[in-house]
Amino acid sequence: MKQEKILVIGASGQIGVELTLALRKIYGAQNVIASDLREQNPLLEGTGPYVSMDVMNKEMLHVQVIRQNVTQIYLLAAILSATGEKNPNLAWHLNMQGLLNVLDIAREEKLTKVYWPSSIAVFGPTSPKQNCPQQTIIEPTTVYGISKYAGEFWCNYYFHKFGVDVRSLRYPGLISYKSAPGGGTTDYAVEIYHEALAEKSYTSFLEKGTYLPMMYMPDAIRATIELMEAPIEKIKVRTSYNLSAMSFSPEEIAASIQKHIPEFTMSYEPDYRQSIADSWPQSIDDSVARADWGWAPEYNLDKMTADMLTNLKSQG
Ligand code: NAD
Ligand code: AKB
Repeated sequence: MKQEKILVIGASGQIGVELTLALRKIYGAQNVIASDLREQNPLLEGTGPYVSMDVMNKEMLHVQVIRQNVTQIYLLAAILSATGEKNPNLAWHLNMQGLLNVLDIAREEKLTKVYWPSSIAVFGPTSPKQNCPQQTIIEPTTVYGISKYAGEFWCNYYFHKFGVDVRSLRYPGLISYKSAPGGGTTDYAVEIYHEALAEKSYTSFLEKGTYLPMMYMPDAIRATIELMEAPIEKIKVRTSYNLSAMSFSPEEIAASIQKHIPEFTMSYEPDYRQSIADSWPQSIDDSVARADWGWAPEYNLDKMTADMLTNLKSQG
């Protein structure tokens, strides 16, 4: 079997750091090249090769793919929902052109696989709020959501038209303690743990009662790797799979934290991100992912809270 050589684009970000480290464990440090526009995340230093790269520079990306004998790309570079609403042109440009650059190169160089994440942000106010199904009305109202939905159909197109084995998950909001989140609407659910330990209080930018689909990072990394390692015949959705673990509101995550830090208090000052959150489903039906390639989450809210607090405390 041919040795896989993986390029992770956007490796310094919230998912990139943990995914790169997980892939290095499986494929060997030298076979997973981290790359990003910004400097290498300190957590990746000394763990394997790193190249500084802009995914928008197609020529440079192509040269790297050939020079490094890359066989797979994980494309994580993107502008997320909240930052996207502040700079719609940049979000559209990066989220679309970055993906098209990767898909074109994957086609030309006959890469074995490509991974590109979508998001629950594809869904809009007209999608079902509860247990939002794989196939339903999809009318996103954020630039980020529009770019993800268009991206899903580019992936589908490159698979059916050119045979590019590109796979995708619609991640919910991801919660992690290693690398900071990068401008999303669900970021409050990461900030809250840091503030709970440092300040014993947190002001939420989402209102009470705002339920959103969420997932702990170890589940997201495992889902990604399980999807990518699944036999090709099991991957029946070529746009992007719904993926789910838990749903909670700001007051529920606060209550979960209070089980460990009873003096923790919460206040609410909703901002522009509230309308983004209100446009998304509150929970997701991921039964197609479960049936096709055996997805099952491990973490619920309380199990995640215990793990987050333990790890953040030990980081000091
Ligand atoms: P992030 O913002 O933390 O990381 C993105 C990384 O891409 C950053 O390190 C950034 O420097 C890099 N980048 C930006 N522009 C670049 C360019 N032109 N060339 C190369 N690198 C560039 O984002 P993340 O949370 O790790 O998200 C990764 C992917 O997962 C994105 O596609 C995002 O839409 C998707 N996703 C994330 C979440 C979540 O909750 N984190 C949820 C759903 C989907
Ligand atoms: C965001 O809030 O933009 C991301 C996402 C759900 O895609 N976390």
